[in-house]
Amino acid sequence: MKVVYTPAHLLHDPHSEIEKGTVHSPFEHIGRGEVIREVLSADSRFEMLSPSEWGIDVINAVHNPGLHRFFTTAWQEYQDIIGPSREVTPEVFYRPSLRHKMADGVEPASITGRLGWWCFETTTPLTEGTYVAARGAVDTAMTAMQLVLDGERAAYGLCRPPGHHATTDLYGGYCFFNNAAIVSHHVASTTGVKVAVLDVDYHHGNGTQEIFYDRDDVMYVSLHGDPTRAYPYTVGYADETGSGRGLGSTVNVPLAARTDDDVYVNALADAVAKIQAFGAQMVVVSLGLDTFITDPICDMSLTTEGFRRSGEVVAALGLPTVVLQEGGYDVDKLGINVQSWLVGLGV
Ligand code: Q9C
Ligand code: ZN
Repeated sequence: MKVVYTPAHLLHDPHSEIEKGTVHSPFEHIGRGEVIREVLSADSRFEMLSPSEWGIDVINAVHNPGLHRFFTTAWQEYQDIIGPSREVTPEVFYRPSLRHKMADGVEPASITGRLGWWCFETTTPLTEGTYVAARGAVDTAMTAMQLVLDGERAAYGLCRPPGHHATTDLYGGYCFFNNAAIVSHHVASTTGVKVAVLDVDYHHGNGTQEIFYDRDDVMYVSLHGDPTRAYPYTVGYADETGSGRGLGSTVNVPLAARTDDDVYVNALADAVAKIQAFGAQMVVVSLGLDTFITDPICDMSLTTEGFRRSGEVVAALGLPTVVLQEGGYDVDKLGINVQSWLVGLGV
């Protein structure tokens, strides 16, 4: 299987994450991308490729162009105006109900205000190289997509930073640009192929869901920790099924703590049947390995073998498949878990 990787991800190198009232070392760090690269490069069934450049139009086709514009200057503006810092995290978030009964808010002029305008939480620091790394993740995803459009049965994009929490207007959840949504929109809008995003990351992909919520050309199907207990808490409930023309093309499967391989694989088979019923002609997998039994920030109980079985369930769809990296924080096992999932899909 062809694997797309770029060392540009090393430029997104946060040293902290603000969570649960403390500052600690980040769960989403450069070691994640490197361990996956090491395991796949050592396995002759995988062939490593560099991404080509896709430009910014593919990003602005999905996101508010203001989000991209913000990333091009935010880190430097903060350094110039607030003072030197290794990384930047918002402190005041814009919430529309602040202006309840008033006209809608507008993007503030100050960098402090703009950080909280474009970001929704505190665990996603901007660093000096974040923008270039996030562009690299988009290029990685688009190149994997092109390989599949050119006839590969499947390809894997080692995207870092991940993407599925980024909405039309907002970044957060370790995500800056929504790699899977950018690819899916590009395929659907330029080829007319019906796409299904299958999101198997532990966390609900609120960004991808939001981007496609009212559309019937891209389906969104997610298995994830029930948001009654799991991040992102306010999105991902089973009764969210789409709106307008998109009604019925969003499917949410919230799962219990300690969900194991057998329960998960059964739920995945049901989800895959819905993708078939939708008439999808291509699958984009948001591949998170944070459902793993020893993941440090999640609570499911999948094993390396469960990931292989998951890949097999997706392979049974018999559709061209673009697999894009999302989460997974047990770094010691992340490489072999990705490898196992991809071997299940077929290398
Ligand atoms: N204690 C992805 O997996 N912080 N993002 C959660 C849990 C944010 C996860 C804290 C989690 C974002 C791509
Ligand atoms: Zn996740």
